[in-house]
Amino acid sequence: MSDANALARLLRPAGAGIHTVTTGTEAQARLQHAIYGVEGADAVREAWLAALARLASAEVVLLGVPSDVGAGFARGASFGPGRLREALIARGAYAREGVIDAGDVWVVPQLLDDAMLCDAQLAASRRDMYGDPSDPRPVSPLTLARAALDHLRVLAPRACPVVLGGDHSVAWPAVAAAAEGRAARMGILHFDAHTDLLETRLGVRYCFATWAFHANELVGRGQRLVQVGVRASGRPREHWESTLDVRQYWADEASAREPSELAAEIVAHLRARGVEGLYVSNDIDGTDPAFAAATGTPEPGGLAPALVRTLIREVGAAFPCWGSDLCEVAPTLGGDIDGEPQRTLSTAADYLEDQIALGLRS
Ligand SMILES: [Mn+2]
Repeated sequence: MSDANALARLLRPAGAGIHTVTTGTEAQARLQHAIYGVEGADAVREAWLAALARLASAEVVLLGVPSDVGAGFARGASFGPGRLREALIARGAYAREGVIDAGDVWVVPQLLDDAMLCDAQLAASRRDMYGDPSDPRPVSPLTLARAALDHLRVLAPRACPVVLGGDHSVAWPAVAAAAEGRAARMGILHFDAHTDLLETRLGVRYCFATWAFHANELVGRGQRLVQVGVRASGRPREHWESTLDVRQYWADEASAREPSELAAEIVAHLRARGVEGLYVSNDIDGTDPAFAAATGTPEPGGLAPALVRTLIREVGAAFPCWGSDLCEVAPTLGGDIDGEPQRTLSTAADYLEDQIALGLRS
């Protein structure tokens, strides 16, 4: 049974996904005032629940997952959702009809996936997070996100979820929820400097470096996963394409193409493979650091934002959007570079406006 109360039990108001006691409380209150227009935890909670009660009419649902434990190197993506929301509010995206912010997944920063926890830790986390060691709710961000997104499929059946990361591990629950019941008909457009195609990394099954492997298995391979912007990989394109049956456009190849012509090629490619709906996963490090350096693993030689935006819009226009994410914006990084992290946030907000527009159209 799916209702807004069950969803509310899995989430927190926007901005509250990071647990604060003293440090950070003021910034959190400022963000929540900007989103909900009220002050104080009770009033914020009431405004958030009122938003959840309107989900049936949603066309786009935002979900924050302020996690960075799934990341590979430099941290800071946990601050992505908050800063991205500030940027979206400044652009009026929250005032748009059909856009609802469902709030945050509660991220305990030492946890990632419930499958990694022993029973004793699960009970201890449930005791302290929910007041009852036998509470059935998940405790880790990826598991909570999946449960919340499954509820959203029922509560907001017309809506396209847009997940605000967080490190790229958050793409796994998002893509898995979007694929439920229709995996073989789903295509994935994935912007990234990296392939994220490891089956496991250091023994971890679901993290920033593995989610695309599992997503590709989920959709049944068949080149339904199209990766654009790859340039930092231990193996060449031919290796990934021949062993995992993905389609890749490395950054130099993609950047040499006329954007709309490349978009049309990707649309035809996905259509020929039976794709009826699209998931867009947008790692900000697919973009060149000249436009987005505030991220954990920046790599030179990346995509121009104009190319990324053309592909989001024009590939996105050809299919219903079943979900998308924007990951790896780490506003605490890149501050030694003139204009950062504001430039990264501006680039990311441009992308989010395009990703939101995909949902509003479909
Ligand atoms: Mn990446």
